[in-house]
Amino acid sequence: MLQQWNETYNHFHKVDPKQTYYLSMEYLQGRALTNAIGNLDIQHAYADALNKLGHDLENITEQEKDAALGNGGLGRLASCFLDSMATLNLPAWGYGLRYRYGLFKQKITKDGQEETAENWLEKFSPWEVVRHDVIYPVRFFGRVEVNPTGSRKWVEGEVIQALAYDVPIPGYKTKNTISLRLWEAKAVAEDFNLFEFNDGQYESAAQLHSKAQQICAVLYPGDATEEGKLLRLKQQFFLCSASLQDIIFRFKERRDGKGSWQWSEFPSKVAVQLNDTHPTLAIPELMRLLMDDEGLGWDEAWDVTTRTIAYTNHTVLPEALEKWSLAVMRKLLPRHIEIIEEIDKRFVAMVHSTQPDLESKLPSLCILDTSNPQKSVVRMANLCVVTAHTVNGVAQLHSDILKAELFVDYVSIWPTKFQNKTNGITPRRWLRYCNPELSSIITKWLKTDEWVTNLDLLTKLRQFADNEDLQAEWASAKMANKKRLADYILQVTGLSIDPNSLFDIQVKRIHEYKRQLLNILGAIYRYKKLKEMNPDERAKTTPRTIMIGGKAFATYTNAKRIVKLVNDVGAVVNTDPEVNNYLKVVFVPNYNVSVAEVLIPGSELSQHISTAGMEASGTSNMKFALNGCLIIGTLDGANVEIREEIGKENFFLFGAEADEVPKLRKDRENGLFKPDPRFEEAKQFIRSGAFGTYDYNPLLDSLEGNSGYGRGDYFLVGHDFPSYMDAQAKVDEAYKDQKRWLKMSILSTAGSGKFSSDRTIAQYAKEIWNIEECIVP
Ligand code: HBZ
Repeated sequence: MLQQWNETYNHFHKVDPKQTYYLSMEYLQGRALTNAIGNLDIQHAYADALNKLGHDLENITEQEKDAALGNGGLGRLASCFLDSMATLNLPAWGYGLRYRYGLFKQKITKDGQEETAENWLEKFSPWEVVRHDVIYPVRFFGRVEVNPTGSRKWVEGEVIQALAYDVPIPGYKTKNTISLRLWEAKAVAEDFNLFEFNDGQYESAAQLHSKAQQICAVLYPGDATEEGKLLRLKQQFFLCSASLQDIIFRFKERRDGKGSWQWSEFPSKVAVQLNDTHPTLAIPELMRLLMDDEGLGWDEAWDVTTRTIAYTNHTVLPEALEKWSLAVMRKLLPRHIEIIEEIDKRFVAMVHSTQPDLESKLPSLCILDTSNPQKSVVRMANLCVVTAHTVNGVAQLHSDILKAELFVDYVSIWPTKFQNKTNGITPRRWLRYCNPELSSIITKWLKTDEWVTNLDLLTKLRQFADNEDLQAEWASAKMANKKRLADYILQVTGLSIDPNSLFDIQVKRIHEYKRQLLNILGAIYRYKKLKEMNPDERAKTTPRTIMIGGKAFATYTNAKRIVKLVNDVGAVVNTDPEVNNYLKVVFVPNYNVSVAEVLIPGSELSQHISTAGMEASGTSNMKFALNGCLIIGTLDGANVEIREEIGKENFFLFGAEADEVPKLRKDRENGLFKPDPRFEEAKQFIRSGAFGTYDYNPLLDSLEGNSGYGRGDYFLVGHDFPSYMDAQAKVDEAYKDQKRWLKMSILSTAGSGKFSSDRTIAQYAKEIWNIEECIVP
């Protein structure tokens, strides 16, 4: 792999194609071994070699710790994208940060979730190469010096070094192996004050060293405190500055010896994609480097910057749109604030002169929000939209909402700037490697394994959806995966679950808009009804194992209460001898990429039940469908497109639609909501103390009222509850007819071809980046 990696680097250097740089604060890589030997197509040789050394591949695989340098969907998307870029032989690299501690490890105690540090570098990572020759200075604080010529320079402050660690990303059955370059922060040796140290002032002597260490210490430090916010901003700038210096260095290096060149050629050699607003500082940093270091004028630098940068939006939730305090930014990045102010000034002037009808909208369109002078902020999404040549959402519905709501007024200024790029997942990790049983069956029936790189071929399974032989093989693969999952659950929770029950899974970050609360309220209602039945009635129900997993942000109180509730419900239900043959409720601890690789192949029903309009896309929905798991879900994010592709008769739909949500919230405020008695019964059961003494009132109150203590059920759990329960009843009925269920399962896989990240990345390459493949011979 190392040899192919070098060859790829040299080949790109020689051909000098236009190259994409994906800037992301997060990568959720998971384990690398299975993927690496699979993509190199040496699984068998590798396993044999290990056997000769007295080792077993499966056991070795399990020793690797997940690289969890991300929180959830956004980080995992970045990792799927790298796999597809390599596989499609595209000239592309990822840039990120090498966090010492990635996402925390989740432990479940009697109090609910507890976070502990996960030391993924404890032993060392064999998948990185430190590049002592690749190092750039990154400045913080300081001041702007104005030269007699009028040119400006950022000076003084503190300078920290960015040191590169390269991670190889092998493409599937191709030599092409691209790089994920992760930056680590370091102080240089000269900054260590030996005099102070010898004088006994140990801490002050090592001050810059300790400041450097803080930058890459942890993923997304809590931003509840001012210190935490400043550190997050430092991380973002550190990524942007180091990456852009490196990109410019490579651009110049590849120009060397090729005669004269011009900066205006930069956008024909470089595309920069911003993964959400987290790397927005790449915009003023590129402007600064071009103007202050390379001597370009404003217009020339602006032209280069706008033709280089593109931005992907991943959320419409107002609280998730980044806003940075102007005062904090001015201290940390004084030159960048000058540049941002100038961009804003020119944008406002442009609107005045060319779009007078939009003047009234300027307060929300401009970049700086100075409406509260004490608390002026920089709106990062606005900076991205004003600068980027292309802005995209991550599923069709989400992109439509961006154009109709969040960015509606920008659309009238730049009607062609906005695009959709529906997310995708890599079929290598998420089918070929995590589900070898199903993969073999697919390859056998399609008489080719080409589907691994051409996922649309899965549609050819449709003709066999009723075939009894395929159905039998399909069922036995699912059963094998369910048994493997049951073994895993036993191992991590001590709980034994029945592989003949319906395996119903919801795994994702815990968030109120994702509505794990709706799921558990449904489970509670099911439990209560089972209790009320006589044994004969119970025996006629469809036995279920409900599994819920996911991490709650450490300071998100209601999310943590939901984790606790799921665990408390499980403790009661699973030990109730009257019902526990018909229902189990399991909280799967420490959900991560490797756990997903066990859960998804063993799933039969998965829940993607966000309030419509709030989940930008979702990507686990694609993974489940690809593995033949049926979906119960709302018309939200990529669910809409999945349902279109697999057929609406194979999707358990419920709930309000996105365009109804505002009116439903208003009705609620006006006291026009009439709760379903089943919903009231489920809540009352919790309040009665059926699941212990923990105070669930604050959580339940969020579903009540229209103002004051209750929050008027902003996420519409109450409104959607009855249609959710009706859809669940249809699930139970469908599962009783295994032939029908298997057909639906086969059609789910058959309809999932669109959701390959190869398709997504091919569209980015053609429609945003304008890059072409560059195959290593
Ligand atoms: O990005 C997710 C969306 O919620 C999901 O719908 C979508 O499928 C996915 C990929 O496009 N967003 C995130 O995962 N966001 C974060 O993890 C996040 C991290 C740091 C932040 C804000 C959001 O400061």
